[in-house]
Amino acid sequence: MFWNKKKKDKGKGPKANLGLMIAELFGKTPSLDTFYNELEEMLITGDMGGSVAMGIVDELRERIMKDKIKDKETILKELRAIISGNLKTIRILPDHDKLNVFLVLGVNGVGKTTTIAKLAQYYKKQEGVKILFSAGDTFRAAAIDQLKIQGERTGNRVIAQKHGSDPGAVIYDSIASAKSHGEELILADTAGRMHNKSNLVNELKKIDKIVNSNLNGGQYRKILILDATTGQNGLQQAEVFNEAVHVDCIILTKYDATARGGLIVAINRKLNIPVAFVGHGEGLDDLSEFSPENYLDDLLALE
Ligand SMILES: Nc1nc2c(ncn2[C@@H]2O[C@H](COP(=O)(O)OP(=O)(O)OP(=O)(O)O)[C@@H](O)[C@H]2O)c(=O)[nH]1
Ligand SMILES: [Mg+2]
Repeated sequence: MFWNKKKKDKGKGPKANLGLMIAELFGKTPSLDTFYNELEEMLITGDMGGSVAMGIVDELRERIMKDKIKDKETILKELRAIISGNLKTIRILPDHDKLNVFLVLGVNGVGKTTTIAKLAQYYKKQEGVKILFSAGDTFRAAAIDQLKIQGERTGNRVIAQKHGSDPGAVIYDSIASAKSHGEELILADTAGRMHNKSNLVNELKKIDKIVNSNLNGGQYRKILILDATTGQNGLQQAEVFNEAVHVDCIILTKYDATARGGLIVAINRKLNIPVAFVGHGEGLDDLSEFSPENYLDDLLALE
């Protein structure tokens, strides 16, 4: 696996070994045309989506024709090169001795609150920063309590108001409170659902404006959480959030619970948003930096 799999994870994780499947397919198909068609199907089934799969196969076809490639090893090498051209990652780090805000976005149930706890753990271990949680999901009654539980579990202060209050006011309070208590990083939860889409977009824009005008100098990052098991829906979600507030990076959760690995490729190719981390379990340490090289090794392995 491209994260450090622990023993207890054995048997979980993306199992669709595309490399092996492609190698087998190549040996089986009567003509290159059949190979291309079946390869396209395979990539779609692996969650890359129709247009991305078609784009990749078209590029591959061109390379195979141009260089007169005939063996499966070279085909896989070319495929790797095509996919890797679009794979992007990013390290998001808070600035020391400044206040940083990482706004965590995403639709309901994708793993926002869990990921906030994991990020807190990660930054404490890596950077030793002081962290504050901001309970910006005021829309769903239980969301505030869930963040409070994670705050207790990870030893971080939580700023919250009551259910139904203005999320803009929560982030404003959180920034003021962090400034006076000396926390360096706010991990802010947000609502994944509102009465309708334009409500959600307007709320996010408001929060965005408040953060921009109240932060002096620290990093402000908008992190979109996507659930790897939702496949192509993830792409649509990314489009909506990106249009609303411009997303800086993506964290893909529940990678342990899917057999398909293609969503990352689709996101990178279509939206050009880097993937910062991958979540692979419910534990606090089940979060790893995304490594394109390891990911490709895993996706296209021949064993
Ligand atoms: N297997 C697995 N489960 C995860 C992962 N991340 C989150 N979960 C689970 O997914 C469910 C939803 O996670 P939450 O963190 O509550 O998601 P949320 O986005 O905050 O949800 P709402 O507050 O309802 O919008 C929980 O049961 C989590 O334990 C992961 O990487 N792997
Ligand atoms: Mg939540």
